[in-house]
Amino acid sequence: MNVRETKRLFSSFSLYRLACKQSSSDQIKRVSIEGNIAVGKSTFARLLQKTEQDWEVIAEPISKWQNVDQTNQQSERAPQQASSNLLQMMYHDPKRWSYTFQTFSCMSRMRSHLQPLSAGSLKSSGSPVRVYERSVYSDRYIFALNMFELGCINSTEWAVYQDWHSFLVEQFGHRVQLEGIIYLRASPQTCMERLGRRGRVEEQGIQLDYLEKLHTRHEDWLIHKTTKVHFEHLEKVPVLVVDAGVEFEKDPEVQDSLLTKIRHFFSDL
Ligand code: DCM
Ligand code: MG
Repeated sequence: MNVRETKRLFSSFSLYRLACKQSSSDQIKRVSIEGNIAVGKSTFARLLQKTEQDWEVIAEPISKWQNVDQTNQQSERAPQQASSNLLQMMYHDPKRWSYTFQTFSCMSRMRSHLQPLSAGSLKSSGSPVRVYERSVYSDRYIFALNMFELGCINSTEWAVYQDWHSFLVEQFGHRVQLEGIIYLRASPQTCMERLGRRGRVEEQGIQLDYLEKLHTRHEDWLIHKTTKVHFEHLEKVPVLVVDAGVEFEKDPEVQDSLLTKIRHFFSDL
């Protein structure tokens, strides 16, 4: 075989491998779990993770927001500390830090959405489902929009945010699109009570009316569908509403019927 033939063979083999990779990533179903602060998304995500090998859960990268790495700075001025807690800074001074927080949290989430499939999901003979704890869509249509409405993100920051958000979502295409959404729904009072119980220090100043606003945003987006979204695919994404008022992890019967619902939902996507 001469050099040219070898090259041709090599390039068609690479194309074949690329096509395989592409189709395994196309086959995958991407679903996000949405819901108010402390509604129980992480607990629910852990339940899904241990239920099926085919289901791969991507947790919200909150520890990154609590520890923004400052060791990589190019400046002569040595950083005072190795990391800072941007979540804390945002709750402490929302006007100053909301835009920065929303930028960083959405960027870190995009990165986790784009992670390559795990070996387990690639091997899977069934139909792999990747489940995200929240999404780049709730970042924008729940949290960032809410901060804008509250006046903690100004209109210039909001225009900048929306510009890069739309650009990135369009650029990444199907890799950041969702096939389904699971909405964990509970009253703001229930979330407030769970928030107190879990005791995350940064969140201790959160008031009920903040959770009420976030609740209304979820309802507008996922139930009434009155939130204006900017991505065609998002308007048609099926939403499964789960009553998260009950604590499913304490009742095996509730848990079983919930998992049956989830299985049907995933297989219909
Ligand atoms: N958060 C936020 N803005 C986002 C995403 C998350 O302010 N775009 C905050 C809300 C909670 C924490 O991060 O304080 C995530 O907690 P939970 O796991 O309860 O949703
Ligand atoms: Mg959580």
